[in-house]
Amino acid sequence: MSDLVIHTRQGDVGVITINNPPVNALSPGVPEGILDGIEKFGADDAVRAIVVIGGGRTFIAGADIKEFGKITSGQKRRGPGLQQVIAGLEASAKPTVAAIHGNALGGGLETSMGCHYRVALAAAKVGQPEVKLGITPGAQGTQRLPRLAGVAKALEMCAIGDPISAAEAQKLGIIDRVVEGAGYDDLLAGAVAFATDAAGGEGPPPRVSARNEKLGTPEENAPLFAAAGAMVAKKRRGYFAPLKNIEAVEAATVLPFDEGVKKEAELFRECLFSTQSKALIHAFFGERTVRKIPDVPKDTPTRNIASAAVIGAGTMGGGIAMSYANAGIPVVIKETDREALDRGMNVIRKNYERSVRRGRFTQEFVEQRLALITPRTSYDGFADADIVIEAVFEDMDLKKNIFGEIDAIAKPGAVLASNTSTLSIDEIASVTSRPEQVIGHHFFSPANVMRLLEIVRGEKTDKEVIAASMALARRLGKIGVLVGNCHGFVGNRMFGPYRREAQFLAEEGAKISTIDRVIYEFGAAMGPLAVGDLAGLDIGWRVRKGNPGLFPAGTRRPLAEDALVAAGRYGQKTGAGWYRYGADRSRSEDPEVEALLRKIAAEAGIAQRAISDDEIRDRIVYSLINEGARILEEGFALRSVDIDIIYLYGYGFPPYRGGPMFYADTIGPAKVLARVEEFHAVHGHWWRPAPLLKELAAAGKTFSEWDRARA
Ligand code: ZOZ
Ligand code: NAD
Repeated sequence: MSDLVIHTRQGDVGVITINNPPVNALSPGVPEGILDGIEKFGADDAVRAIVVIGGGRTFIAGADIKEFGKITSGQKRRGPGLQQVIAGLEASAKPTVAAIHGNALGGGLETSMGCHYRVALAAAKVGQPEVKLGITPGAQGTQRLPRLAGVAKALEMCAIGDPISAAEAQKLGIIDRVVEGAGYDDLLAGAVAFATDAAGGEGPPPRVSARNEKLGTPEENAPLFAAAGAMVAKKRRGYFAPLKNIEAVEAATVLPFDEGVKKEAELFRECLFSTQSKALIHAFFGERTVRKIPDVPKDTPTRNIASAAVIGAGTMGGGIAMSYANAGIPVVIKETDREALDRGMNVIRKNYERSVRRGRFTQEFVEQRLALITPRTSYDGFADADIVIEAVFEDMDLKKNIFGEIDAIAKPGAVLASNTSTLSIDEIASVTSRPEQVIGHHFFSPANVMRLLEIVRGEKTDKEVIAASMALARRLGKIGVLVGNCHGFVGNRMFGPYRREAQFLAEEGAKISTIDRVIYEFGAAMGPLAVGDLAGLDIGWRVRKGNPGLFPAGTRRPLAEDALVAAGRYGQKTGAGWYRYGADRSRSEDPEVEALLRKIAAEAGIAQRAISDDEIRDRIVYSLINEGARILEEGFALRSVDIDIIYLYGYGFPPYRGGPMFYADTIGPAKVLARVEEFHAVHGHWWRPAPLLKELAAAGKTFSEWDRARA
């Protein structure tokens, strides 16, 4: 018997325990172990029922996602699959009961639906999250879930993929009983008692596959499928798998069970071999890979952060304070005067009120969070804080002053963080007596919502401070990505070329709305010019003004935004930028801007021409890739996947494309290079190919392979 699955007895109930930490994924050996258990207990006359339970902290979190790559690369899988396990559980003459704690996800929920009954702890969650990996459930989930939960809920769970609570699952009929207690022993005892009762029942145990009463009629289901299609079009624009999940659930309603299973298998394979699925799986593992920092091992000692202090209650400071409060960490927030402080606190309150209206938080939760935020116009309370985060204007002299003040007040060992989006952490740290405690915590706007936290390592930053920052990111519900200290760090450094190319294209005659449409169709929520209007064109203008070195003499610099700012067109906040905005923020193209662009082009000798959608897409997206490659070879990002995660979680890069570097892999670095060289021949300086891109193209390697070679 393998150690992955253990068979024991509790009186006359056989217990099959999956023991594959950390999440009991269905790795090779697990299906075999479960099948052995079914066979063994089936043949044992002293056993009257069977319980399947997960050892450790969870039931089964699904198929082993690492195995999918083996299927798509044509490697043969050995041994029985999950389908056989599920068939075995359902065919058992003795009642089978799944005992669920932690998560029953994907293949885990499917395994449980092969059982005759399911019991769970109140804190457990169940779901079919496969769609988030770009696939459909592959072990009958789309056929069994509608039979238990009804078509509408099955559609939502399969096409969107969010898990639901045990209480909701019980209401829907997925779970038969929520057992008393909160621990593993309570669950096992509850499941054994349930199984004992079930063994005393009349007749053969009930099979999910034979239940058709919740499948509805074509007339009843038609509006449900239409609604699901509309929901997916709105919430998952551009994604392939949600549509396939709807198709699979639809099959459950029109085909006999076995035929539906076959249809699901076809759709599963179609999805699994898609580029979208590879991209989403890359993102899943990437989100976890970024936690791994080669020279800061997992066991690096860290200080617990139990209290925080924020300087500046503007756009970012307010959102940062909310992030801390939401994680239950008390936070002091300081402004220059009472008026600015009141303004900042009002914004925080309004944001919370909106969350209550939208049902995201309860009133009680919000009141508890607000009680954790202490407004101040002095440094009172800062001496006790385990971390101080500075979020004042983007001005080096101001930040240096502030860090001098913090240095005098903060307790020894406190983390001193700056939310600067471009400035040198080393220069900021240089004014303190403890540069090893100084680090960048680059939140993204709105800071209480956006998941990304770029953690900027200075030359002298202590490893303990990095470890504390990474752990803190998780507590705040963020994805922390460690980056090096260069202008704009990783995200904004790449965003520069991205926005530059969008401007150049406009100056060369591409229509503004066409540029934005092409990037929207690529999968971004908004095009680059509309984003500029939203953020404020004055921000980029100020950065260019403050950093003349960004555009060395003799290089082409973007002229359009400077001209727009000079005309008072700062974007949405002034009612006009690249577009003109109505009172309701609706945007329309403005002939004045087109005239301005024609004038700029004429004066600068730029020939305006018709530009294809392909050129627009490649110039904007490949500028990210080329800069990303430079960042990698200069060592400011640890791996290409770190860049991808930054773009997916901080910049709205379409997840189903896996991030800019993974997108380059799917096109092929050699093809990307050829295009970059083409642009270089025409546009010069800004398109000099990054040496790493050339190296990969010459070697026929991808960025992912480069990551692996260095792991
Ligand atoms: O890990 C969280 C999670 O959400 N996991 C993924 C759940 C999921 O998507 N399940 C569906 C899988 S696909 C599927 O099941 C297809 C299907 O229908 C069957 C198809 C049959 C066809 C057969 C062909 C072979 C979870 C919520 C569970 C736990 O979160 P935590 O924050 O506590 O822990 P993490 O996320 O840090 O994870 C700890 C370590 O475990 C690794 N891992 C998690 N789920 C995995 C997995 N590895 C392989 N497969 C999984 N399903 C995770 O990468 C992490 O590893 P380290 O090395 O970074 O520590
Ligand atoms: P903001 O203008 O909205 O807020 C800055 C606040 O700092 C103001 O309310 C100001 O009164 C306050 N302040 C100035 N000096 C102070 C002092 N001595 N003590 C206390 N408060 C003081 O600016 P913001 O958008 O919140 O940006 C803050 C920082 O975050 C900047 O470094 C910026 O680059 C960075 N950042 C901004 C964004 C964004 O999208 N806005 C995103 C990431 C990072």
